[in-house]
Amino acid sequence: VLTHFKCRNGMYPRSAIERFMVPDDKINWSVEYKEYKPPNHTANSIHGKPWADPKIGDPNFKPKWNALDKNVNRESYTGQYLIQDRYPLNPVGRTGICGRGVLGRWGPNHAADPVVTRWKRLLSGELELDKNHKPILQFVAIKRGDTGEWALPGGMVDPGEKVTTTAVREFQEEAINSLVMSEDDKKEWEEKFKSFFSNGDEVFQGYVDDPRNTDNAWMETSAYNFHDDKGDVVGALKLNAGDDAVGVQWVDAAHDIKLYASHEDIVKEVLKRRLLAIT
Ligand code: RP5
Ligand code: MG
Ligand code: MG
Repeated sequence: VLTHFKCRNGMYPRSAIERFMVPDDKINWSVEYKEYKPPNHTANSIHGKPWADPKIGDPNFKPKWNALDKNVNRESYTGQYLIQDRYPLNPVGRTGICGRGVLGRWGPNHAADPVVTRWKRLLSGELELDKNHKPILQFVAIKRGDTGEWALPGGMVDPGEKVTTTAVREFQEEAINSLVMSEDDKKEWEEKFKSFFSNGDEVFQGYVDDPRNTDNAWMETSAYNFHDDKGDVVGALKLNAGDDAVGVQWVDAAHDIKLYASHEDIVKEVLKRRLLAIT
């Protein structure tokens, strides 16, 4: 079953607002919780931003919930979400805070996450093996500027953008720092890695337990694995943190790894699939 921990209890990110306490057995909307009075919070910083929705009740805002609304995807991977007094409801349940927080969209906020992987190698080029004689998978992780946690270099899908395009664009922005590259260098980079990034395996689509989620706005993502089996394609990559990332590195995909939001589940799924593919 779908549940959430990181967007429940404690302080809301970038605010002095504490979430209303939601015990495990009171998450589900169908369970009565009479005392439930979550604070209402929408960060001032998002008002008027081109990537943010207007306020609910704004006469010019006529959202089509559970649908592709012009080029904004308001469909949820979890199925139909409910609308209560004009506000979409988090499909997992209560988060202890209502409003949009720092998220731009009411309802689902769609992101994409690239999982770029290779096998760990010795200087000789041979595969390095762990104590169970299994090869060690590595993936590109970035350090988030907002929380300082290690994460996949993902980001929000722009209106009308293909989700696979988002995954590659965000990788370029956060792990290669393409935002400071000249147009020529960027073109060259794109040519070189075009075929590598043209066939990603979709490994996850769904709700993300993101600390920014609220009762009325939440993150969903599609994650794609781009794997370099021989290590000679992305092995040549020069990693360079950019945009909202403050660090970038190859990290061993271990079972006890700790990452931002639901990213550890995504990485574990990739690890499982990659190990299965070699045996
Ligand atoms: C997570 O937030 C997603 O999985 C994605 O990695 C990320 C998108 O938000 P920003 O990185 O743009 O803040 O929920
Ligand atoms: Mg980004
Ligand atoms: Mg990002």
